[in-house]
Order: sequence, then structure tokens, then C-alpha cells
Amino acid sequence: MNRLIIVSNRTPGRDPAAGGLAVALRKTLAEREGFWFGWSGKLTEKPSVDAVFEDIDGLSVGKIDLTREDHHAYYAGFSNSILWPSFHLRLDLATIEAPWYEAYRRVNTQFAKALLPHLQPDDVIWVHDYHLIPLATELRHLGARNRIGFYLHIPFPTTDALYAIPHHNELMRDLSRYNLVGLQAQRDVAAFNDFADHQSPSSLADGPLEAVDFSQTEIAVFPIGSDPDAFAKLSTSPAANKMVKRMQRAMDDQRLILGVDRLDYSKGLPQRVEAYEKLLANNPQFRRLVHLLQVAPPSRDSIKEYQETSDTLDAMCGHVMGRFAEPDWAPLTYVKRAYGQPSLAGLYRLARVGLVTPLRDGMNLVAHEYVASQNPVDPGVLVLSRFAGAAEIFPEALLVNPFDTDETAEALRLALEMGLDERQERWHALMDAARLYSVDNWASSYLARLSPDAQQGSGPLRDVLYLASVA
Ligand code: ADQ
Repeated sequence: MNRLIIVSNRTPGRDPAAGGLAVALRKTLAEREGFWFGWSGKLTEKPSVDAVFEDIDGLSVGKIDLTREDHHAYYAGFSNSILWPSFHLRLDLATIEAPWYEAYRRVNTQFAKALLPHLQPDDVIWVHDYHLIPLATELRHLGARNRIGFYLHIPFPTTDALYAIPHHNELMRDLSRYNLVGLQAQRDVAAFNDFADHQSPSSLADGPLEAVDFSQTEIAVFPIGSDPDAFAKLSTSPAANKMVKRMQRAMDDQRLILGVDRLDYSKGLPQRVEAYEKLLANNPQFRRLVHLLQVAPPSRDSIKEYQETSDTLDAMCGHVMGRFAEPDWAPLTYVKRAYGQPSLAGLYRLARVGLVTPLRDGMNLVAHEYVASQNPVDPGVLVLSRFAGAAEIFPEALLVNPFDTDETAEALRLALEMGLDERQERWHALMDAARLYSVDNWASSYLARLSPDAQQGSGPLRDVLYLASVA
């Protein structure tokens, strides 16, 4: 089997509570030779030229250091203040600063130069996420002829949003240098094809540009998932039970509505709290009988828009508390910290409603983890945004438009009142889907397609692949 090289912005650490993605890719790397490559997390005076390799619990990890200036412009700047908001259709939150693009490319060149000496001709290279779109171009400039695949964890933007990104044509040309581009959902492949089929390349700065040729690149859907059986087991572990007991002491007989997210404007947190406020306002019978727990640790808090989202959420939670709280009842708890997977699994299992309402999301693994953690005898209900990639594989959830807080409030009411038979029926279908679209199936079907042995030309390029048909 060919060696596998995984490249991502950050490399995995020794953290035993690492997320499902890191665990799954570690498992894949353990089954074949290869290594993981990325930024060390260190900021130095001078960028590193050579990678330093380390053995992390049996996993070979190659790391490079970045300068503070480059990292700021590449990570907080181009990646998270231009690409992230635009790909999530939040052009109003994008900040465009011209020098960031140069740093973004410079860092990708640095990655490629440090990686190249460690590559063998038959290595298969799997590049992850929007920070590293130009990596294949940079590696090919240096002479790499390997099979190189890219996986985008976030949604692919509509053509209009793409046109709003500086240098979008170069970025799309970068994607055409990969052999395989994997996307989360069918809507993403549709958006990609829309661009590819209707390109109108022109740029004031560069003069007319040639259309990007995608004839050598396969674009396909590979929905990521969790490890549902591991989560199911975790949800009744001693660590999970400890968290459940803590919550039960605080909750009495109240029904728990649970949100778990990174604090990010794409997750629709203010809208979620507004929907909960409407639930309580329109249905007084639920007061004192329900409790919303929102877990949302800050992320990317050096970026202004993230601080603003945090402030808005603080204000909204305070407002709902002020409107409905009583001396002996709090309508909600908002916790700004991360929990380990066992504690999360316990909370998921305890929650009657999993409230997952991003405004736009590549997949949303919290939805998968919530489903996997339910008690089959008495499962809870998943209320899910139709704008999460997860909506395509979980049609049996209560799907909502998160911008319409009346609709979400109504879905909450239905979820809280749903009878056992319907909850079980929906949950069985959701759990089947969580198992079919597990993270293991995701990695193996992606790598089967990227493998040099994959039957090339077996169908139209820019095909839509479903795990069910390739696993
Ligand atoms: P994220 O935007 O980070 O990921 P998501 O998929 O929901 O979103 O979460 C990733 C992981 O973080 C989950 O395993 C979850 O348990 C964990 N997590 C979230 N909040 C947490 C908290 N408060 N405490 C502890 N752990 C927490 C990006 C894309 C998603 C895509 C993933 C994977 O934005 O759309 O699903 O990558 O491809």
C-alpha cells in the first residue's frame, strides 16, 4: 500500500481527548506507513526551512514553525477573515486586506518546500481544509507528481460569494491541481459545478484570465461523520455518568435542551437563544419545566467579529434570564468552556432535545455525536438546521430554517411534546445514517478514490459519489 501523508494547518498533539477526526486519521495512518505534516503551533523570529519530525504515541508528525507576522496574515487574516466568512456566505463579516494573500501563499510555499524532501514518488498526499488550498500548486511547481487530494471541511460558496474573494480565480486554479477534491454535501458539489460551468473570468488587476480547466480533477461528496459506536459506549461511561449526575442534581425533573458549539458566528447562537425565548413566551406551560444549556467556548477571539458575537450572546442570554428567571428557576445556563468527549456524551444522552442550528455549516459533527449518544429506549430529538451539511443525511431530524426563530421555537415545542414511538422511529433512522456515514467510512472511501489504483475514468468527472455506493 502506498504511504499516506496527511497535511493540515495544525498537527495532532498528545491530547487523549482529541476529536473524532484526529482519532480516525490516526487510525488510518497506523494501518499504513506515512506521517502527518503541519504547523507546530510555535511562532518564531524566522520561518523554519526544515521540518522537525517527532513520534507522538506511535504517530510520525512533521512540523514547521511560522513567523508571527506570517501566521497572523495567513491564519487570522486570509483564512479566517476572508475565506471562512465568504465560504459561509457572511460577506458582511469579511475583512479584505491585500497583503494577507501574499502571506497566505508564502506560508503554503513554506509548507511545500519543507514537505518535499520527505516525499517519495508513490506517496499519496491528503491535504485538509481552506488554509492550504494552494498547496498542490506549490508542490507541483517543485516537481511533485504524486496523487494529491484535498478535502474541504467547510461549505463551498455560491458563485457570487466566490467572486467576492480576492484572487478567487487563482484559488480555483489551485483546486484544479488536485486529483481529487472532496466536499461535505451535494449542495457543495452543485455550487462547485455552478462555478466550473459558468466561469466568467476577468479581473481588473490581471486582465482577462483563462477559464480554469477542471478536466483532471474529480469533485465528489464525502460526508464526514463521527465514530457513533464509540460515542454510544462513551455516553454510559463512568465519566459521562458523573456529568449526568451533576446535571440531574441541578435540573430536577426539567427537560434539557442542549447546544454545543465553538463560539462562532456561523453557528447561529443568538438566533438560537431568540428561538428559545419565543418558546417560553408562546408556551408558558414550559416555564420551570425546561432548561437550555448552551456550551460554547470562545474560538479565534483575536478576530473582532468573534468578540462581537460573544458580546451579542452574552447580552441575549442576560435578556432571557431577566425576562423569565425566578428566584428558584433559571431558564438557561451558558457555559463558555470546552468539555472532554465523555462529559459531552453524557450531556448529549441526558438532553431531550439536541439543538443544532448553524446558519451554515460544512457538516456539523455535534449532530452526529448527539444521535450516537442517545438511549435507544428513550431517545431525544434532534432539531437541526437545514443549512448544515448534516441535513442531507439526517432528513429524519426536525429540520428548521435557523433564521426563522418562530419556526425553530415551534420545532422545539414539537420536540418537547413528541411521543416515545415517534422519537424511537426517527432515532433509529438517524442512527443508521450516523453508522453509514461514520468517520471511518469517510476516510476509507476518500482514500480508495484517491488511491492510484482507483479506477480512473469510470464515470463522468465531477461526479457525485455517495458513501453508500462506494463503501
Ligand atoms: P467545527 O466548525 O469546529 O468544524 P463541528 O463539526 O460541529 O464544527 O465540531 C467539531 C468538534 O468539536 C466536534 O467533535 C465537537 O464535539 C467538538 N466541540 C464543539 N463544541 C465543543 C465544546 N463546547 N466542547 C468540547 N468540544 C466541542 C469544521 C466545520 C464543520 C465540520 C467539521 C469536520 O465547520 O462543519 O463538521 O469541521 O469536518
